Amino acid sequence: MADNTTDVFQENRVDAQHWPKENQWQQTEADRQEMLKTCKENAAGDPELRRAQSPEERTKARIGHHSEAAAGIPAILKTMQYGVDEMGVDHTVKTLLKINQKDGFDCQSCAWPSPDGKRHMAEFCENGAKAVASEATTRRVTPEFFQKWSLDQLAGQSDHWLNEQGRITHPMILRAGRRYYEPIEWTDAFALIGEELNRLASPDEAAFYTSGRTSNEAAFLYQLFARQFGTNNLPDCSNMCHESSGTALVESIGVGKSTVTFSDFDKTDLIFIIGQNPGTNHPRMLTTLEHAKRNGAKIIAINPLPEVGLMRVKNPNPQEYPNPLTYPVDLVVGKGFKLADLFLQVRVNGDVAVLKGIMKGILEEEDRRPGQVLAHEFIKQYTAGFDDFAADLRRTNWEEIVEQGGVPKDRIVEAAQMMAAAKRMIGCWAMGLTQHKNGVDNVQAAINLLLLGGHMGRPGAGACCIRGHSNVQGDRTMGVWERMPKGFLDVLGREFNFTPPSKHGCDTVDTIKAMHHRAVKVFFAMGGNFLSATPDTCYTAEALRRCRLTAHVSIKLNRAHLVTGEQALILPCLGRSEKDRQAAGEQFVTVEDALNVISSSRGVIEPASPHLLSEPAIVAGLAKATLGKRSTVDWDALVANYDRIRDHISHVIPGFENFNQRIHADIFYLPNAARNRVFKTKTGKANFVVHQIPHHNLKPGEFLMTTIRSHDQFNTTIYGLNDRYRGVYGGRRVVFLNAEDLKEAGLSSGQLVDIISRFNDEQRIACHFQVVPYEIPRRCAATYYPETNVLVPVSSVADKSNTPVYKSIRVVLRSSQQQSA
Ligand SMILES: Nc1nc2c(c(=O)[nH]1)N[C@H]1C(S)=C(S)[C@@H](COP(=O)(O)OP(=O)(O)OC[C@H]3O[C@@H](n4cnc5c(=O)[nH]c(N)nc54)[C@H](O)[C@@H]3O)O[C@H]1N2
Ligand SMILES: Nc1nc2c(c(=O)[nH]1)N[C@H]1C(S)=C(S)[C@@H](COP(=O)(O)OP(=O)(O)OC[C@H]3O[C@@H](n4cnc5c(=O)[nH]c(N)nc54)[C@H](O)[C@@H]3O)O[C@H]1N2
Ligand SMILES: [Mo]
Repeated sequence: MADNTTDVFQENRVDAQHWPKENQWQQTEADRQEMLKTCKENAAGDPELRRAQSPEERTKARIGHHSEAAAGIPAILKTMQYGVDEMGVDHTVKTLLKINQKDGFDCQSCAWPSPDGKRHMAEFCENGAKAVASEATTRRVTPEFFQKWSLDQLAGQSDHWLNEQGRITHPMILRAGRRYYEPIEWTDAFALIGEELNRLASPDEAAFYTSGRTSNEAAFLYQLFARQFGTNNLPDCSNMCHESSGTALVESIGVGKSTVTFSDFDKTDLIFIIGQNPGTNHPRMLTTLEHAKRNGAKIIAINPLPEVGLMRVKNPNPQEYPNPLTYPVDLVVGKGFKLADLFLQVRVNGDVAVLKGIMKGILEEEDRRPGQVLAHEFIKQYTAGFDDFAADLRRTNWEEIVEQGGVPKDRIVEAAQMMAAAKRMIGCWAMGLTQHKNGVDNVQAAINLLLLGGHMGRPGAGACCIRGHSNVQGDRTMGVWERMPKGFLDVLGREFNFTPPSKHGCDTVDTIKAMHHRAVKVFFAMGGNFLSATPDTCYTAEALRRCRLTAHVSIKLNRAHLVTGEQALILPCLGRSEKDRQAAGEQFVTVEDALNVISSSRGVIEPASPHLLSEPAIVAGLAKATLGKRSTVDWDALVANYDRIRDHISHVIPGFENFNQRIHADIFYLPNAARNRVFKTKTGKANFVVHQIPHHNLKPGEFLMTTIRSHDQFNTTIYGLNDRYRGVYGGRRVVFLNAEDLKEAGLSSGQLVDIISRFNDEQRIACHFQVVPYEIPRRCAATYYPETNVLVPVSSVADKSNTPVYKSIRVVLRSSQQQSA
């Protein structure tokens, strides 16, 4: 492990953090007025804008029992059923057994790591298998399909239906004014993009989005192309995901990533899981958690919902039970293995209050047992800001903590006592913390908690930022960021003999606003579903429609292909499970998981169509057609043999020295200074940061609504309409509410309501949601993403990170019979 390598890159990131964001888009009053009009038109049901959303379900969801424990036999059955439905029996067995194997491919689903050493034969989970099956499906979307289905007909189908049609086989173009996509040759597609890009008045009139499935090799080439073209407009899904974590971590500990390794989970005494739903979104983590518990660790979960996957697991550990016939009785009929020892049911966005409460409890325990609770030595030697921080905690009163956090004092004190008893502690978090106005504060509050006990830079302890997309972290490491620091740009420029642009680019929210304002005219997406994943669906739809060209590199159909610029392209690429053959033979790519491990990924099945190109080949085609002789890069040579891309990466990005040699041998960890208690922050120490508890002051009838993933989706890809962990079957347009609130509002279970969001003087409406009484704190609500993205105002963003506030949306409900105003 090259832990003591000088980490120039991280140092630069610290500088970058203190660069003011130069380019943040200022919305003009005229644009805002237009936005208000868009919201109104949405409310009035403008058919054009309605196309931007999945049509409403025709049947009602059935509310039934939810599972008592995550995983178990139902998960195995679902895995096999979904696999066989999509891929057939042969394919299912062959493909699944290559997931996360050292000679196979990295699972497309989440960024949870695989064990460092020996791996199980079946190193995948139910939802990983769904992701693989969804990619390896035998269904096809061909030119004939597009001949049959017009844009409007496609728009009338649900997101679930769109995904079910299968893999896209040919590059397709939607010509100006037409309603049907037509096939196009790759060379013509590249020439068209090149022409449109070269017509722009400035390179900053183009934006290049990345979704986090893109490999390191493709991401490196992609950012190189964008910068050779002349722009830092590289928005990515991370802007909507863990941007708050990166910002918070760099300010607090000088490294924007997790500080734990996989084996730390075996050595820890206590694990906090805050705002994360591992049972659904990172199911392989359940095995890690179960092992940790068997080794004596305790778990504290902080979440507004009692997620099944936080409470109990029935994990058929494949290592212990390779043969299903030998499953223990407990797995089949028992209640499963208990996970959370303490569940703190926080109010939506009540985390700073609860975390401050736990830390206040720790201070009070220290007062009772002076010198025995806090990590005095660590605090003195390695941290800054403790005195101010402690003074603020002492000033904060318990009434405010309990009122805003929604958790009773005795539960908070119990958590503090568990923490005081733990020698080694890991803090894990995900979207429940990052997607709030104070998302950066939320994450820093969790880091403060770790610092109090000195849980940083020693075995069994540290910060664990649970990433989403399987290579979202790697894409950032490769330079996909609109604000890469000067140090990186200089080295990149030297390596390829050009001058990269230095002006900051647009992030995701800024890109939407810039397109709406016609300041960005060409939008190119490397994966993802920009229309549905982003906030303010109608506004974003209008923004995309104002572009001259929108182009998506995709494997499956999605709604972003249906609401387009004047012209649109669908560029179908190889999936990760597929063999990637280039001039020098079969290639592999690499990815970085949430714990900073680099591993290789090699496709094992035949491509879905002979017309697919790999992502690196698409970037090369794009670069050659756009830059021609202007480029200093031999794009063909790089694509012929990805080792050559990796050689450049090893020169440009710290931590990747001898990249090829190392990755051909095994996986490796990237350096991480904080793990060695080297904190490359402004103060040179780990910083305690003081935060205010947010007050929402909800008016009568108002709720604070969060948006979540069901067990049957991967982001905007809808695998099915069931969420068996929450007891919802056959529908997604539901709103979870506390039973007492239902009663108070005169609503009944199953009743249809419209949800209206309130932000400044703006109002947005999403119609026809079925009310579901649920164990959720009073005055809180939860709905599935992306159905309610239409309610998230584009200007409602987190301080400092500019992440959309997807998880605290102020809403009111009205009975659906009333028609829109
Ligand atoms: N199968 C599957 N796997 C996935 C994904 C997927 O869609 N499907 N998506 C991938 C991606 S990109 C990501 S980023 C991750 C997302 O993984 P998660 O972050 O686990 O996903 P979410 O469903 O958005 O919500 C997380 C949890 O936060 C809780 N929560 C909501 N609001 C609050 C709050 O105010 N405070 C607290 N403490 N908790 C809150 C919710 O109840 C939920 O349990 O998963 C990745 N893995
Ligand atoms: N309300 C609300 N909104 C959210 C969130 C939330 O919690 N609540 N979460 C946010 C988060 S955390 C994220 S990460 C974003 C996700 O935003 P995105 O990453 O943009 O969205 P996905 O739905 O993951 O993208 C799915 C599409 O990717 C394409 N695809 C799949 N595999 C590949 C591949 O290998 N290569 C290429 N080129 N394309 C591929 C497919 O065509 C598929 O339709 O959404 C954000 N939006
Ligand atoms: Mo994400």
